[in-house]
Amino acid sequence: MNQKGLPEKEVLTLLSEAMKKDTSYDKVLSAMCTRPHPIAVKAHMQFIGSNMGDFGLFPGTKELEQSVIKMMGDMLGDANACGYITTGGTESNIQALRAARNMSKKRHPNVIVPASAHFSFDKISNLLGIEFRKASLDHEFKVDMDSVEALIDDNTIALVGVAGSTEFGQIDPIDKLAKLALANNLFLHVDAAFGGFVIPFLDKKYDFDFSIKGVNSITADPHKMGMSTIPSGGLLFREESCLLPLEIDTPYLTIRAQHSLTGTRSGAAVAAAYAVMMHLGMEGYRRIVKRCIKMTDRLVEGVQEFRIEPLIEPVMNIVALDIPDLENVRKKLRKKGWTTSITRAPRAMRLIIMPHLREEALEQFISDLGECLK
Ligand code: 0PR
Repeated sequence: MNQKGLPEKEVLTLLSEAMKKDTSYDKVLSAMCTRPHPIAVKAHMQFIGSNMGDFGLFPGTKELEQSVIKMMGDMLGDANACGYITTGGTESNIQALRAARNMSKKRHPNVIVPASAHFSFDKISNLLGIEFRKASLDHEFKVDMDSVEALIDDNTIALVGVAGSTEFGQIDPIDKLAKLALANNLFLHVDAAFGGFVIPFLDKKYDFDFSIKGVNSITADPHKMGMSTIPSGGLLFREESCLLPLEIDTPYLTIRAQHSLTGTRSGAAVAAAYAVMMHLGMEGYRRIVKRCIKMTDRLVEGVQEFRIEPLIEPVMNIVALDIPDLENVRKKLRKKGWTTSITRAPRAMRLIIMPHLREEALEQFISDLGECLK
């Protein structure tokens, strides 16, 4: 650090220089985050100093958090759900399975996740000392129920289903997982980090949330399709009793106990999530999802002209395209400014059609892809 501070103007110039090196979202097709809604940015700035780690000092922000959880619970099938605003999908998944582990009495617990589960579950395995067993997928990349059933043993404590998988945007058969969980007295966690703010707004209805008996917890992230600022994830439990195994005494704070993984935690993220949900309402999110799906359909139709097919018919605004000479094509697209991603198995080009993508940009992408395939 310099002994003497720099004038504000100089610091701001340094920041602008750094920002020039960052990628603008305009041509990003690989991200599950997007430009936050302007009202979320305003709310975030307004509450920038608020700390939910010591919410006795910030009872107003705490009320906003309770409202956010209520709105999310309502959207996800149970307005009485409880929980809190986390830093994102990773923290929510950690905390859900930590609660499940703490409630179980097993000495060598295992959890069954679909092979499609996000890499945050590998972190959890390492952190919590839980064995994670990966169930195979069917031909549509949904978890195979026979595989899940075969992996359950006396030490299994929980099942995980994904609603909006990271790579394919696929939805596991949560109703079947719930039946299996209930029959075997297992905790069921649904990772809807991405799908939580998409599936409720699709024309086709899917069973994936608290409306299914047997679902104990859900991850759904405001900082993905919720259009809010980073870092904001949502962790919801059906029963308040699930929060108890996460409780820690905090004798020297203004509050007696904490349930979050982090100590100090952003009240700005809470205010931002509240503002954008209040402002958009269900109708606003439906409009945003509808537009993303329309663009996804247009993308598929566009690439079919080059005889490129998606691996599955897209369920939401995520597409995996079967592209010959994939790495070479991605490199060429990169030179034209496009950021794309991949799926692990089978290898395909993974594209996420987020709200930041404009219609003209999509047409440009389709045409650039056509060029790069030549
Ligand atoms: N669960 C699912 C289903 C996810 O897709 C993700 C993230 C997580 C959990 C973890 O969420 P956090 O990253 O909030 O902890 N999926 C994306 C991924 O890893 C996140 C992402 C976002 C990636 C923006 C790139 C990016 O630019 O691919």
